[in-house]
Amino acid sequence: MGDSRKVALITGITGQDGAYLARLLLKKGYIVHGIKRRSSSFNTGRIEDLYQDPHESDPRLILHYGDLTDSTNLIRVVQESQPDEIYNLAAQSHVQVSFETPEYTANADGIGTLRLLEAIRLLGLTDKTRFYQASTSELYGLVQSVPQNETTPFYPRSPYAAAKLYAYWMVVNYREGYGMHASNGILFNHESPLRGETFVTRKISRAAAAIYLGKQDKLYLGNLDAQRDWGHAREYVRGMWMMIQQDQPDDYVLATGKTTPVRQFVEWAFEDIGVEIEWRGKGVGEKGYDVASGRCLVQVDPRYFRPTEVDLLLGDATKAKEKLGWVHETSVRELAAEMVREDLKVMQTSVVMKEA
Ligand code: NDP
Ligand code: GDR
Repeated sequence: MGDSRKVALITGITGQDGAYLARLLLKKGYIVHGIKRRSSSFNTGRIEDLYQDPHESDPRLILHYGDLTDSTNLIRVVQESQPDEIYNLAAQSHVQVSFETPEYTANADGIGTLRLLEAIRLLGLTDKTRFYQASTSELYGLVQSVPQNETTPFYPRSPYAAAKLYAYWMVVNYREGYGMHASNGILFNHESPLRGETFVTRKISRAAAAIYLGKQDKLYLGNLDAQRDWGHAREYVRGMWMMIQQDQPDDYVLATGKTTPVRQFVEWAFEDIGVEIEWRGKGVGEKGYDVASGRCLVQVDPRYFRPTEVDLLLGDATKAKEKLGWVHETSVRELAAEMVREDLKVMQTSVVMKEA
């Protein structure tokens, strides 16, 4: 008797979304293949608890070394895993870093997506393998209108967004040209305790925890006025899976429909460690003070300004709600509290271990 379990391949399995998605698919009974990059230091921390000894007789999580810049590697991994579903989450995903590494970002995020689509086609898997592409609200870039939905025009404002725009259209092209079940999830910002440490929400939650524990003096930030539609990553990976289960492929926005300035997220994170922040000054000179002690805890540093900024993101996920039944649950205020709480836990544990 053949194995009826579904097989998924996740690129970017070691990232925030990859870790949540792997967990979800394993829970649903999938066999999950993941692509991880060779690194001189440990990079599988987020999926450590899912790890299975490859010597086990029937492993359900199988990791392959690979890279989106390496076509032959991708072809081999797709051939070996014969996936029913591919989730392409791998990317150089940091917008500011993309200004410093524009060529690499185009290669990994743009051409990398094409490489995977071609691997499916060359291996004759267009009828079997469904494809999810991690598209992004960064495509909207310079605000044309809000709230942004599937019909709002794109205006990318960074090498990252331009690379993702190419990937977006290649997915549409392979869907229309070769009849592939390929979908774009246009996901607005989603965060969690597993968020990379240099994205603004995690940078803030870690700083609040570290300042509370006396391990950091001050938090330096860039544009405090940027507004983002922040949701919880765990809920967004559920939406990815739902898109792939539809009879017809399509493109969907996932968002909460609420937008929040960076400065508000800062105020909440500090509120969670019992500090009220008062802002003084404007622009580059702006600082945030602890009302009780008068200490300066937050300072604007222009090094975090971007050559071109995306000022306002606010998504309209009506289509996902009506067609997929997807809804978000966690509010941005709850998200901030969870992130600070988890960072405090992690840091307190490391302090205790150091003392021991
Ligand atoms: P992360 O930065 O946390 O994870 C990115 C993953 O991609 C990591 O596993 C990373 O590996 C891997 N990766 C990076 N470059 C390559 C490469 N050249 N070849 C193979 N793997 C690579 O991102 P998120 O989990 O937050 O996001 C997942 C995807 O969704 C990304 O494509 C991102 O652009 C997109 N997205 C994210 C949103 C968000 O708010 N989180 C919103 C909209 C879209 P390593 O661990 O070794 O670095
Ligand atoms: P973003 O996320 O660029 O929206 O991309 P990020 O958290 O990096 O920035 C959000 C906003 O905060 C402002 N900001 C700062 N950002 C960072 N990283 N560090 C700072 O010190 C800082 N100070 C202010 C930024 O200027 C920006 O306006 C994320 C990524 O996950 C992408 O991969 C994804 O596609 C989009 O979200 C949707």
